[in-house]
Amino acid sequence: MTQHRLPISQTLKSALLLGASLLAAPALKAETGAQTEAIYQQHCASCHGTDRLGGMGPALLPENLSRLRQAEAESVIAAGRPATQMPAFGDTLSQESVTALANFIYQPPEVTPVWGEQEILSSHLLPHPKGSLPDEPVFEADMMNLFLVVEIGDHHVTVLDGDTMEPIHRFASRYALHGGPKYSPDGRYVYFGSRDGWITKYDLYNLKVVAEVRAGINMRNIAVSADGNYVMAANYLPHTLVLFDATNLGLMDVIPVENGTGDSSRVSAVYAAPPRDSFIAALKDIPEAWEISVTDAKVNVRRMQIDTLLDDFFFDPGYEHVIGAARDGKRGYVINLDTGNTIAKLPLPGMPHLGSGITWEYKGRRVMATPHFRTGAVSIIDMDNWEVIKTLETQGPGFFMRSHENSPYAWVDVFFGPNKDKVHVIDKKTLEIVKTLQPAPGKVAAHVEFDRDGKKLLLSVWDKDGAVIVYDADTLEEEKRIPMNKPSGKYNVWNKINYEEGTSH
Ligand code: DHE
Repeated sequence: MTQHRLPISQTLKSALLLGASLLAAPALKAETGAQTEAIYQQHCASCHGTDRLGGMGPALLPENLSRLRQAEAESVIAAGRPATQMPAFGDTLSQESVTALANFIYQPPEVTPVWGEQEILSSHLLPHPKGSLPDEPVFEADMMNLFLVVEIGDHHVTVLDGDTMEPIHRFASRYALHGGPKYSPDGRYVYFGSRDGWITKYDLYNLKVVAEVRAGINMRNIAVSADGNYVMAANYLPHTLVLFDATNLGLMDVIPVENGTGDSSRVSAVYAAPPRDSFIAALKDIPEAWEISVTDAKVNVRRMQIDTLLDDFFFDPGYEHVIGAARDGKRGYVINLDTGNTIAKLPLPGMPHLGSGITWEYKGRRVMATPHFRTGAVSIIDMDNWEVIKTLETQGPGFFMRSHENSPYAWVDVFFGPNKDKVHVIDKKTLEIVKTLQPAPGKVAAHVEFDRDGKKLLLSVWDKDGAVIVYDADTLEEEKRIPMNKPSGKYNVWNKINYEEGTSH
């Protein structure tokens, strides 16, 4: 891109000149790449960065935009985004310029963007270093029964009291949080990861952001070590895992993700494995899983070879085995984490969403259950012999499953297809669907999280004009609706820090 070759001031000057001439005479002919880039520099760069890596607004690179259709991007450029700082350019730019801009941001830059040690260090923000804030909560509530609700509609997070089910506080998050926020072992701090690579450490006692850092350009998720000392980030762009000191999010190490022959890989996700005192990473482009441990601030990577690419991981409660979904979408691979050997291959057609799997006791044995992205089914697997003991038919492919040790029921949504507004309730003793709810006809109902005792639960109505619904977990009766802006995941402090069997970790 031009700005890599010219000093910024010169680029901006030519951008302004070109942009001005284009505005004076709205383009009727196809614009050249240079003209479009000039428009970008004039109108977009101040928020999205001269290099499209993001700033106050999100990064505008193909990887970061993969979840937005180009036609939608065009309408955002023309009409703006309500309740954000994104203005409408429909009156300023011709339709041709809007289309050209949308094309431009979906093209990879000429020079691959770099996000290494220097960039990470310069992004570090530390508004409240450890020790600078009081060690007592500034509000009264059972701190172990708080919920965080991520509202992706307008990029906010709500802190909810799990006893009264009343919101306590709402704050703006980074753009597009994804994956579960991760708590420190004592539940005081929570770490959020955004798709644009930002990690935010938030103090729940003081309701303040205490530290932030940008780990990558396009990040998948973060994990916090069992002892709470480290945060690890998994990136698609660049191909790195990045280790931070959890105290102030100080950079410790950037780990390039490569095999022995120099091929690099995106990282699908990284997970903490508490009993092993390690992290496990799933790789997108290399048929390996990595176990990463940290000793005396030094990183050690153990590479496990697998005979296929695996996408999505579920761990047994003792973290002795990991189950990964094969890329062909038909099988689950069970890998013994001590030997690195694949010990079973399960028939799981229709791409299981193992990351949202849960476990419970069934007839004296431990079973796990997972929904599928492509078929209307929940697979229930005996974890002693790794056999699928039941394939439960649902009204469409699902995304998330949830339960709680104290609840007789497991909940699964029907996220995709005409029944996306329905949620099934499964009896954990009979493995049958006993109730199907449709709380807001026409609107996706998805993602459940229980309170710490398993007595109540929250379900999202996944809509800009949405809500979090409180249910009694035993009677399955609705108790109240709390209006929210496209609430996605909810995360209960107690369930997360205690690795409750019915929730994600
Ligand atoms: Fe997620 C968790 C991957 C699309 C909402 N998602 C995760 C995790 C992974 C993952 C690996 C576990 C990380 C963690 O919690 O630390 N998600 C993927 C994908 O590969 C996929 C299918 C495509 C993509 O573009 O990334 C995908 N995810 C989505 C969505 O479209 C969702 C519904 C909306 C959104 O926010 O993007 C979505 N993903 C979530 C949520 C969690 C999550 C709410 C946390 C679940 C939990 O309860 O812990």
